[in-house]
Amino acid sequence: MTTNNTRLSVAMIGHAFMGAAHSQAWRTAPHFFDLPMDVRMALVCGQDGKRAAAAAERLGWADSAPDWRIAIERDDIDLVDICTPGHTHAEVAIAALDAGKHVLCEKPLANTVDEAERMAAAAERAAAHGIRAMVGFTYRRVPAVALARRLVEEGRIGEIRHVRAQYLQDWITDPEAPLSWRLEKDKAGSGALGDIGAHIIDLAQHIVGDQILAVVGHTETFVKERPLAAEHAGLSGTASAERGQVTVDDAAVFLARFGKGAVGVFEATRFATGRKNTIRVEVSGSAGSVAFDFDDMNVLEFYDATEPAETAGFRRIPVTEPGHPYVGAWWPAGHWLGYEHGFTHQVVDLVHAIADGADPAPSFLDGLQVQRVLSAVETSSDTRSWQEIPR
Ligand code: 4PW
Repeated sequence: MTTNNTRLSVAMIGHAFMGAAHSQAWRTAPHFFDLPMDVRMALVCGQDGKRAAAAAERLGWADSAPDWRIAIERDDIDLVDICTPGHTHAEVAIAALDAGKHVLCEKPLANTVDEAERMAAAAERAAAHGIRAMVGFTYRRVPAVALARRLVEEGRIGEIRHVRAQYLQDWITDPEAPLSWRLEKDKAGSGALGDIGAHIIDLAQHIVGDQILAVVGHTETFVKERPLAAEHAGLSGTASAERGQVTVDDAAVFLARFGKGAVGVFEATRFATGRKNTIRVEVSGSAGSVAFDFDDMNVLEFYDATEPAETAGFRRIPVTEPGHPYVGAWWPAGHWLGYEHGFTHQVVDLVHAIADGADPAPSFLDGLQVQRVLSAVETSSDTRSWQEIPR
């Protein structure tokens, strides 16, 4: 229910997997959360006008257009939501911000550090005029992750020593799986590293409230050539007879040093056979540990080292109480949430930031910092050396 009539008209660019997830969020948020603005799903843009029109109908947008520039030109659009592949992010986001429109941009922020720097500069310019920019690291908004952050912030696990983070998928384990845009460097920037490694970098830094200072890593491409994709559909698609080169990594592993002295181990792969979308982050501190596993996403594991040894042990906290982050707006205790709710929470936090005149998090600067870590992992793999992350 909306308590304020300040209009926020949204245009979404792209309407595939992420577009569907974002549409669900814009549709749902006003019905479950008390939003300070009146959200309108005004326009969806896609290169193919017919498909964009069908997407508008299917996903609940009032209008459609065959070019993202129409969203920038239209005076009635207040916010541009970018759900297209990485190579388009910089151009669309900078144009939108320079035109005085708020921006929500899918992760990773960009395909290169240079693009991300230009985007962060545009966001800074726009912020001077009350225009906000957020990057879509949506897993921050899973209630169990938000609770982990809260416990760490409250000092419940003490001084952080270890971070273990994994993002595991298996959708290209088959060497004949088609060459989707996610396997093309000019569209995606990198492979597992940027697509899913970016999430665990953001999650780890967010939960511990610290930044990665240096990395040493290795990236690997196991399957170097694949059939071209005949058509795309999320993480699947059908193969054509032609073949093409895979130009990104299939997997990336790296060690990290954090600013306040913690050490981290990261693994991002699309070759973890049997693991569809497993995200695990475990943080060990001087006074306890927290552990999150997306396969059990409504639970946070918590170990409190201050409890007597006889009864201490990892506890499974079902994160479904009304007092837990975001949960009160949904169902009674014990009625679990799913993948899509993180996107709804993302939209809710962004709308509040805009209404409050506050910088949303993760900001484009946060996205730029993640981009620098991604780039440092690639350089480290190429040069077989530790790389410092520029501040
Ligand atoms: O979170 C994941 C993404 O970043 C998604 O669920 C799929 O894999 C789609 O893109 C990546």
